[in-house]
Amino acid sequence: MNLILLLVISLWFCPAGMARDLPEDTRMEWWREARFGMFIHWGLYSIPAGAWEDKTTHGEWIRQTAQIPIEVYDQFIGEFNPLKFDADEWVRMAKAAGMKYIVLTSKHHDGFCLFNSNYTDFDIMNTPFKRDILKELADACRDQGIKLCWYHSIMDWHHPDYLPRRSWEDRSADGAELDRYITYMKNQLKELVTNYGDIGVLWFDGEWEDTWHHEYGQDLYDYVRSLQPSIIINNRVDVGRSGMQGLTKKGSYAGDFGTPEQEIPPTGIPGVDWETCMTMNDHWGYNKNDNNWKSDVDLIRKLADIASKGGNFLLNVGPTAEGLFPQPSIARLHAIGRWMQVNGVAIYGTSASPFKDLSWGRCTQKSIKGNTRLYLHVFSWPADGQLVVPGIYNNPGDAFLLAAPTKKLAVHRKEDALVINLPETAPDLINSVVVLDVAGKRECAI
Ligand code: FHN
Repeated sequence: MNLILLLVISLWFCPAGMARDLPEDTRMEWWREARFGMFIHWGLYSIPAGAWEDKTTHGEWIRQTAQIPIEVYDQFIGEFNPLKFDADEWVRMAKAAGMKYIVLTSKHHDGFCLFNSNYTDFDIMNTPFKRDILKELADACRDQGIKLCWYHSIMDWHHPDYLPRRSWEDRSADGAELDRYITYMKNQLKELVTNYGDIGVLWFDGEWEDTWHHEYGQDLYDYVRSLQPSIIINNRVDVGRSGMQGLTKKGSYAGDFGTPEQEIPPTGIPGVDWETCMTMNDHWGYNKNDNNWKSDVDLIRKLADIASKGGNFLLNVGPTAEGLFPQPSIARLHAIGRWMQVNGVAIYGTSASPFKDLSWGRCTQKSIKGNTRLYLHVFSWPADGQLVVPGIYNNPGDAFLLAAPTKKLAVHRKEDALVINLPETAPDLINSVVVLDVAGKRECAI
């Protein structure tokens, strides 16, 4: 079968979905370009650091998982004094790792506010620290050009009007009115979205309890957008998220992107914006005993895998009660940053792979002046030096390693594949990126 016919067949029968066939919503443009951000879970729970009585496996849920009565938990407010907190250093480490945005917990489920709020005393200004963490982070992000984003929990185990109560706690719900809590939450969201400059993303969470429903979610989405029309809001503002798989169910639910958690979708989802959030060990909040850290190799390859499916990667750090990133987190951020320094262009602003799967690694792509630049992420370096790119009918242009861009690589066609001659050794044992330019568009997706 000749090449032209093959080309017609391939383009006609390509699987659904095309690179960049997302709605042309300029609001999402910076987010799709960014691809990689830092999640930060920090609050009073960093003080016990996962340990309570005879257990050491708690995290940011410690008030719930250790069933700590509110009057006992609230005592942590008198201890929170992170004197080693340095917002400039946090932002510098995120930026050096190649991250383009930071999502910080303004308030997690325990109800404690890391910011100066006029609507509660359960906030940072009533700790010995007495400094507005969010203000200092906002200033550092603005100074260093990193997008500032807030996580905010709908579920609130502290506010007297939030319902339901925890099943184990002896705390009357008499007189509690959820609508009054929602007014409180909206007042705080107005503080979060108007007191700290432009906010990139409002990352809602804790939407799963049966007191929260679609009308509340849609109203909250509309309210936050009315405060800052350009803001992006995740799908956990409403009740459309399908569990930890995180994407939005069919139907009209509010939210601009899906939120898979601790997992990566098996394939890209053409036309859908999504972001996988993930811990570096097994806890979001700092746990001093959790040494189950993901390797540099694993994290760097996960970043490529996620980008190859058209998603964003939100990688978490859980700072200590002193305000420091754990050393193992810092080491991983350094390793990712070293890789991103050479290969970041193969992640930022890329679209999902046009190939179903590749035995040696992953692929991301960019459309450049009507042609296509393929970024071939090679995890397994071919022993024979021949990198086979299957099922591609476009004519090849230049090919080169991102680590050695001036040294062109020979490319030849072998039936329906293009074959690139590689040097004997891989420039990066974790993920070496080979650029392959091809004529025209690659309309196939994964
Ligand atoms: O319950 C939270 C959890 O503490 C953490 O914040 C994660 C991060 O996405 N979200 C919820 C669990 O799905």
